[in-house]
Amino acid sequence: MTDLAPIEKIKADSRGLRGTLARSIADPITGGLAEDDTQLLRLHGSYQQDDRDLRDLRRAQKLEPLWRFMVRLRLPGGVCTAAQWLAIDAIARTHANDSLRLTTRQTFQFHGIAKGALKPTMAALNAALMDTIATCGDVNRNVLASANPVESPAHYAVAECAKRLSEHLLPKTRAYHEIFLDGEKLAGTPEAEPLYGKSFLPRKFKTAIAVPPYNDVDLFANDLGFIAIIEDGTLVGFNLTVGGGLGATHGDAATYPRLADVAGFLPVDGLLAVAEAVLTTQRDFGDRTNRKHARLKYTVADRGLAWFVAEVERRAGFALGPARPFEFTSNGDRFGWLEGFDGRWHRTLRIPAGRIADTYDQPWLTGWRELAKIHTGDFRITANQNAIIAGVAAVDRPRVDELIARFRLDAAEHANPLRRDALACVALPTCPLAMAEAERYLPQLLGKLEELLEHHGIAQVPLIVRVTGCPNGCARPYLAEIGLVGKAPGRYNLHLGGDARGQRLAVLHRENLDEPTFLAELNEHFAAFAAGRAGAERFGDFLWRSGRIGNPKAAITAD
Ligand code: SRM
Ligand code: SF4
Repeated sequence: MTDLAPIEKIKADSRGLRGTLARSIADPITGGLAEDDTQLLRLHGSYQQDDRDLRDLRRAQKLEPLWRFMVRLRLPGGVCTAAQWLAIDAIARTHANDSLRLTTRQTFQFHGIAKGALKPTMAALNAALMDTIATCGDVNRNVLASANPVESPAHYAVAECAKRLSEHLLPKTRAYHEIFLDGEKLAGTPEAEPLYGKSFLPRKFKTAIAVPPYNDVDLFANDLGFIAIIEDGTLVGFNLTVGGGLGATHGDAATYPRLADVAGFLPVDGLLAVAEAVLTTQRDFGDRTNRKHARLKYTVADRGLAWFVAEVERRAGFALGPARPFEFTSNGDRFGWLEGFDGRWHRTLRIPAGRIADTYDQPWLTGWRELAKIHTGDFRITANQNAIIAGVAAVDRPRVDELIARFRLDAAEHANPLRRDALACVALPTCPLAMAEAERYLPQLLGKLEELLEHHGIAQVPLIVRVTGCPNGCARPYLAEIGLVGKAPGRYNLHLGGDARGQRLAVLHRENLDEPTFLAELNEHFAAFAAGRAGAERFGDFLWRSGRIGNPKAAITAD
């Protein structure tokens, strides 16, 4: 029998994720944690990192790396109140690096937190009724839901489902409260984990709910997904999707991005039972020997969808119905003011790469803080790294507009579709896995692409560009029309041909290109597109139709 992956023993022996974390955090000798505790910390929502810009300098000075912690919040459906925003903002300025990072999974990350500030950070979050439980590690992560839950009563019902799913799939261990919040210490055996068992899941597990026609959560990239089926304005149930995931390793064909399969229909009251059945099937059948083969997508691909569905039905205690028809039209956000079913208004603002910080001409951290001080509704983070000022009474709109204008919070919105829809992962300097720049490179990259698009007269044509610093796919580049995936400093793989609905994978077109080479390559495709575009055709669709990226029948889609 093949050996279990080393982390399996760490989880199993951890006494409900306690390990020696409390001691590691209290240890004044080092700014880091004991090795095994760095693994356990993830399941509590934090990663140990170091500033990679300073690595060589620290090494030369014979100092340990400058250990700092990334902390990720649990925010089902991306919803937080104005008071919570103020608490988050205060943590960013007191304990983190004076910035907030909105993620591609509808939540906030802090970067640059010193070990000694971990507990105060968690305490401040707890005081504002927030936590970071299960936002990282081998558990169900932050649950995504379409970002505009008050568009109709059915949208509201979906947002409630996301919260219920998130709560239902949480681990039961009180370790978080003991370690970070000085809760009462466990004396005997750890709490039972009926869903997870003592080894939790073989790998991370991601869940999303989408409300057609908007696939703004990129549902097909998730292990577990639910497509809301709304009939006559009422949420009647969901189409279940299973087995999506994007992570891959360069040069290892056994790893690949995969779109989720649509598995069947379930009524609303079957939601928790089916989610539990999918999660426990993966718990019991996922590969615990090889982490590169441990996601649910490989369990489904290896054993087949029919086997997987039969196992889920057996565990859930009922059969799924045939999937109901659905149609997605876009996976982007909708900007500007939108009215909700309750007469309140919602304003989505563009935040490039999700980074909110004060700069000389864009004091965004301050601006959002000032907004939170006057706002009586809540905020919604989108899975496209943007934020919504939600639930604004019509009479309050002018005050909100005045603050938006004063702090230039809409500065990124007046640009073209390229700048409006692009995504970049964090990458350097904090991500230990980054092989190339992403977030910091995005402005320069977009400037150069813009020049090419303007040259061909297509700068106002929608185009989805996503860039990541490595093949893990955190900004979902394999679903973009143009995906750049970091291979080495300054070098990227070029993926082409995703669609605008998150339902077709881009293909690897050329590998290991420097900037002049991929820009020259794209320039040719843009020229052909400008000359041969049919009507309102999208760039990704054109590439397939015109045969520039192979046979359209070979496209991997989730229709
Ligand atoms: Fe991710 C690991 C950042 C969304 C696939 N991801 C990481 C780590 C924690 C690096 C690490 O393991 O040490 C990155 C921390 C960087 C930093 O300094 O903050 C990181 N991932 C992010 C975020 C912040 C990207 C962003 O710019 O917004 C996103 C946080 C989401 C959240 O709030 O939970 C983020 N990551 C994603 C997504 C997109 C999604 O879920 O829709 C994916 C692709 C979908 C998927 O999971 O398949 C993704 N991240 C990965 C993987 C590859 C997983 C795999 O199956 O191979 C890793 C590496 C790993 O797990 O081994 C990873
Ligand atoms: Fe880091 Fe790679 Fe994810 Fe980017 S895609 S944040 S470089 S793990």
